[in-house]
Amino acid sequence: MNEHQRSILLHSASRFSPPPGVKLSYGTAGFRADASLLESTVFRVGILAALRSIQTRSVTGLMITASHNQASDNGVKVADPSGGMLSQHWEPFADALANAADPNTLLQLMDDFAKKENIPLEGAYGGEVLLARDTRPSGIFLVEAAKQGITSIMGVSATDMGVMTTPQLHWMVRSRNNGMEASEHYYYDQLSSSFRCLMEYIPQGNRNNNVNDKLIVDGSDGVGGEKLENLKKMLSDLSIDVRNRGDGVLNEGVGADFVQKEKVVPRGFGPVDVGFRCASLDGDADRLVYFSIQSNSNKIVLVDGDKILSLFALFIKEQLNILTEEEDGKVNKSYQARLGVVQTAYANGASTYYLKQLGLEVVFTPTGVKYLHEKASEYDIGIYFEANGHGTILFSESFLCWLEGRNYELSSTSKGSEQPKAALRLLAVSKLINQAMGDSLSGLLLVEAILKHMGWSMLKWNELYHDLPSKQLKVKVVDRTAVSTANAETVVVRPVGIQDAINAETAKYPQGRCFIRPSGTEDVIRVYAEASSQEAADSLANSVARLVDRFLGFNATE
Ligand code: G16
Repeated sequence: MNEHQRSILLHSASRFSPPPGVKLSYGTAGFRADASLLESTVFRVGILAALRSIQTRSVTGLMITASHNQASDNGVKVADPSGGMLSQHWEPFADALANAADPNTLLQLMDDFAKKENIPLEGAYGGEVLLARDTRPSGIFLVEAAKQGITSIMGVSATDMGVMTTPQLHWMVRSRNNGMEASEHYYYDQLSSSFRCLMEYIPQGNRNNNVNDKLIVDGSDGVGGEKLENLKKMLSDLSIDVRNRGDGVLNEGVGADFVQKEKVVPRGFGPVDVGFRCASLDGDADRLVYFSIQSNSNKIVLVDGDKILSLFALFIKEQLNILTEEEDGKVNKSYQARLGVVQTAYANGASTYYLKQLGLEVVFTPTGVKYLHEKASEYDIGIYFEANGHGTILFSESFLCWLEGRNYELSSTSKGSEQPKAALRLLAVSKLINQAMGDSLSGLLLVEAILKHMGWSMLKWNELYHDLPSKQLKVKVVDRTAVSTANAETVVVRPVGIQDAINAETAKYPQGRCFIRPSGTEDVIRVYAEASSQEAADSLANSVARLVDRFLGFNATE
């Protein structure tokens, strides 16, 4: 790094000192904390995103959001050139940068890392970082800190995309690096045109099946509501009523996280909505769950990420079967597509059983899209979903090439048959569903298209399998980093003794399953329990929460 660059950096870094006594960590999905603590962190993540852009000679992204967290929190995360999450081997550098107390230490860390990673700091490549924020008011000053960080690296520019959903920003980074247009208009255009294509190939018998055609969407008072309103204008086949578009408090009594965890009716919905298909997005629109309201009650019937995954898996499998079946009933072996499903420990046991019964390969990773996405990318078609509604479908380049070829071959030899339609449906899905990360808007359109294709009501969809009753709780502890886990977070290895106690408690319940893990986005330990009845699941979760308190709480006795 030359002297000029050093002095620019020292000057700007001296204006962004980390708050004393606060240790931040990159976590499940970037840095998250009370917004007042984050200015220096966002500045430093700006530097990191710029360095990643120089190293990869590609556009990177920086998103200011705390997604499902309360409105006073905020956060920052980086989109890699693929549009996916920041490469995990950069996370320790992110932690070190965020916590470096003075500008000289910061420069030293950068120098060392740049040498190790072969990053030319002399402005050989003019990098670019796209940045965006969700609707949190604190995002306005945090974006400014990010710009300062990005442009403190000579030759790197910051392009402010304004208020976006997290998946939109990731999609734009991916598009730019694939030589495509990265505008919001193009995003809506791609989603709406691939949705229309899927609707065009709905089987004849289901075309006019208007099973409950209206969809009501809870926008969590975040960025997703407005964006869905824009998208809606380009869709003629779907009637969508968008509620909670930003007038109320973000994520408070609304949104995918609230609906999935509390299983009660969100704000803005009521008895008049009984019988309708409803969906909830989260604060930055990267999660999606469906629900229906039970009559005379505050309770909902939840259709979570596991069931969205099951619906997608069923549809993809059906199209693959059509595509590879020859006229004589044999299987076309020209390409054996590997279809895989990725879940986490939060996946309801009944969903995993159902997916395995379908003959699918199911694998588990720890919580965090970064882990699921990486695993899913190992398949020709990898479908991943967290129960909380975060997920997507990834298609390999080689599979898409084969599909294009098969489509060409079939459209000349089997006109009118189901086979070319199956190829076109799969191609449309690969364009509709966000290849960079889980996206509630594209996920919602795919759910709607598949329900129409199947001729199913939401009730019918929900009947695919019956969830085992489950309960999730949060426990505040002195230091959540005292807990470490193994086997995709199903076993606690530290503190010693707590896993034996959890096992002993779980054994008391028929079909009992329970695990604990430190959250990577909130300062809590999460407890998940499953059992044969709701009372049993509640009781198991409560007893394990007490155990957590005994081992790690503010008055710990173990
Ligand atoms: C983020 C991650 C998800 C994760 C969720 C909760 O979601 O992207 O993969 O499931 O946090 O994580 P934890 O249990 O570690 O707090 P979001 O929607 O908040 O970005």
